[in-house]
Formats: sequence, C-alpha cells, structure tokens
Amino acid sequence: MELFVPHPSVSVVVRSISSSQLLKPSFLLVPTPAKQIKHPFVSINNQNQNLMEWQRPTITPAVGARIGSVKRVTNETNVAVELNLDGVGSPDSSTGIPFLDHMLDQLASHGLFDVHVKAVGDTHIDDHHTNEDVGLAIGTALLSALGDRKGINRFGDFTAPLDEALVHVALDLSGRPHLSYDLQIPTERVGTYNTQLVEHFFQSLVNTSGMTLHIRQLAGKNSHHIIEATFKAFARALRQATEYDPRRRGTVPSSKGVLSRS
Ligand SMILES: [Mn+2]
Repeated sequence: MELFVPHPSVSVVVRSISSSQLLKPSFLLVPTPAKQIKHPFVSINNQNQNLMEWQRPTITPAVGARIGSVKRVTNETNVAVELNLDGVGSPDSSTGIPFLDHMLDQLASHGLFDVHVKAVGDTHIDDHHTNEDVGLAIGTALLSALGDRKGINRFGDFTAPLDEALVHVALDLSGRPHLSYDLQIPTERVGTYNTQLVEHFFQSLVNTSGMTLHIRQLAGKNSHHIIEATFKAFARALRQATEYDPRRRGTVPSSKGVLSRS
C-alpha cells in the first residue's frame, strides 16, 4: 500500500502486514525487504539483513530538514540562531547568560531539535536585552523553519515533572501570538538569572513565532526545578506540535486552509 508522507514528491511504500505481525514490537512501517525509500528526513538502513524484520529499523537524520537561521543585530545585542526542527537534540548555545544556555540545552535535548544560539549583548547592564533578543530570534527561526506548516500536528501538550516541580505546557502553532503564563517562582534569581526573565523570554518567542502558549505550574518549590520543568515540557510539546501527522496527508491543519503569522 502507499503511505503518504507529507513532503513534496515523497512516498513510502510499505508492504501489507498480517495480524500476527502486528503483535511484534513497533517499526512496522519500515519497508522490508531491502526497500529503499525516498524521504527528506529519514533514510532506512538496510544493513543487518540477518536480523529479524522488527530488529532492523535504523532511522537516521538526513537532508531536507526544516532549519531556521536568524541573525539579529541591534545596538544592544548580536544574536545568531540556527534551529533544526528535525535535528538530533544537538545543543550548542552560548548567550553570555549561563542559566539561559542551560535552558536552551533542555530545548534541544528534549525537543530533539538542534539548537545553536550565539549571543553577545549588553549584559554589563543586565541580562534583559540579551534574554529578550534570544527569545525573539528563536521565535523568528521557528517561524522560518515551520514554513507553510503543512502536515504537522500543530498542537502540542506535555506535563513535565522535575522532582517536586510539575509544569504543564500546551501550545498551538496557530500563527496567533498569545501567552498565558502562570509560574510562581519563589526566588528573584537562579544563579545570576533574574526569574522575571522567564516570562519575558517566552513572550518574546511567542510574539515572533506566532504561537499560542499556555504555561501552568501544577507543583513546585525550587526555582531551578520549576523553570527547568517548564523548558522540558515546552520542548516536548513543541516537538509534538512540529512533528508530522501522517494522517494529515500534507495538508494544512486548519479548517481555514492557512496557518500564518500574518
Ligand atoms: Mn538544571
């Protein structure tokens, strides 16, 4: 049968599967035997032919990934972002704000995005401008990487625990900027990072990406834990929203037929 993969000129051929095979663990959509497919994001490794069918699926990232690159220069900051939505979770961020770097690494690791951010800003004043402009630039990179948003899940929802902290994030890549933010962070700072900047970071990202984002703290006492659980939940929710829904058949996930920032 033909399985549509939501990308131009791409199709994956899978063979029919019997009910007994359905009981075997996952990977049932990997074509066998030795059927090479064209797909922009994955390639199927047909080595290890001696393995059982269900042991064989090796999916590796390939060309054609959705990448947004942004350079943003003002009198206050100089920010460069490269965001790969189809990455491998590669973190490489250096913003001059160590705690923000730590959070951007969560975004990469738990979103399976490649998040590479370099920023130089007027942190001799405080972290405000740099934190804001990194958020703006990541949002712009996300907007660029998403393109026409065809075939994606669009919605994402995840609740992440980190020890005593529990944070729920729900988001919609609707094109409409909105942030509802409800964290009660008990201390003014984590390390040198002013905890007021968490909301400002997400507001900035929401504004340029065109995202509806709701952040709710369900539990938590430790500021570091609350913020880190937020970034982890955000990463997983964004991963879900940006991934492809094969049943969507490459169409825009909106009854309007269009999802855009404008
Ligand atoms: Mn941490």
